[in-house]
Amino acid sequence: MSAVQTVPTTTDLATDPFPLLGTDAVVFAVGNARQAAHFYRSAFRMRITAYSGPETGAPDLASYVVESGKVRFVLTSVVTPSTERARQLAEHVSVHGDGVTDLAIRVPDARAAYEHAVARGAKGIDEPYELTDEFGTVVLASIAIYGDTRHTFVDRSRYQGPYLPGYVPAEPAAGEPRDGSGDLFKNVDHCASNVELGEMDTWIEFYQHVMGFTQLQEFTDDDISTEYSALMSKALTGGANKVKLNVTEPAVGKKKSQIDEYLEFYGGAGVQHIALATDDIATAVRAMAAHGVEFLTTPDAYYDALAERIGPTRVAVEELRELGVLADRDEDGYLLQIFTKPVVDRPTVFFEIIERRGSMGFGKGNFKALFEAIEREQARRGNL
Ligand code: TYF
Ligand code: FE
Repeated sequence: MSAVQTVPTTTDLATDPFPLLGTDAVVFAVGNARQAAHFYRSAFRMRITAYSGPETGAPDLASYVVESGKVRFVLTSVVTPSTERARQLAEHVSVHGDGVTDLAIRVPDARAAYEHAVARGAKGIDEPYELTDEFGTVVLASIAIYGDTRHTFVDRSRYQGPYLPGYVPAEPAAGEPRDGSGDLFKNVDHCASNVELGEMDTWIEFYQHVMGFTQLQEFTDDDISTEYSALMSKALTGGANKVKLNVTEPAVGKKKSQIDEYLEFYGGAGVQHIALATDDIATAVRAMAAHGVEFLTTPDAYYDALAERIGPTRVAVEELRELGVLADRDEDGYLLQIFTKPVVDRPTVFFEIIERRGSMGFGKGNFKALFEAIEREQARRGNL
């Protein structure tokens, strides 16, 4: 592992050349947004908060917004491929299956963010534009990143509505608290992407040079190789730690790595997993499992050695064992984490649930156990 660099912990909007306020939304292009929204509500216990579609004056797309804490997903599907964007999203679903089309980032000034990024070499997709309705105005602009993925910069400082102009608020489901008091998640902790062999450093440099990110840690083959799972991964932080992105590429190994499997089935580079932060991983995992979410499993031997490796944690080792939650400790504290199996038809997109107690890492001490679990699934699918 390379040296860990210190990163600023406060956002100084006056001096930070690329101020970011956090992840605004993870936007998924899916085959059926209504059913995807139902999945995130029933299985992830998220709240459907807004809708846009034919009934609200958007004949081409149906979009549902689901939220948990500050986590916001937008699930979009094509109703009628009558616009350029609808045709692109139809193509996105056709090529990639259900997947992330946009990691939208909230910024104080979307025009400045776009101009700064494009001046430094980013490929612009949508020049800054405004959307207005009775709730106010939002400024948006988009740049291209890996594969068919984009970042949209969103300035919503002059907007009070449920998501974006054109969306209408959704009524809470029966018995669902409107204020989010039952939410399982706090915020998006990080988003991890897979890129083609040899492309990782290009994207690490892109985020550093174009968007002012800082590299956090570097994992090499020695940290993370199992018998098959050769990969290289680097972590970036931007906006004074408000946005964390990991980029992984396959490394040459004995057999097809999990990253190769993703790239083959996704049809190229894209978002692999979204890590959702929680203050209570045991409650989150129990609720999700009770509603049909499948998690990767961990062999018992992992837990036999855990107490010695980790020391005391908020959740007892026996409970971690029962739930299959992994734990790791570093100089700053510990973290608890667990990974779902892919949540789409292809072996591509999955989720991580993470409870941080001081540690700012990504669970390096768990990589072997984690990658072996991923490979068991890969083998079960016949892709190893
Ligand atoms: O985000 C991370 O770095 C961890 C571990 O293909 C990880 O969640 C890294 C690569 C990968 C799956 C998980
Ligand atoms: Fe992760």
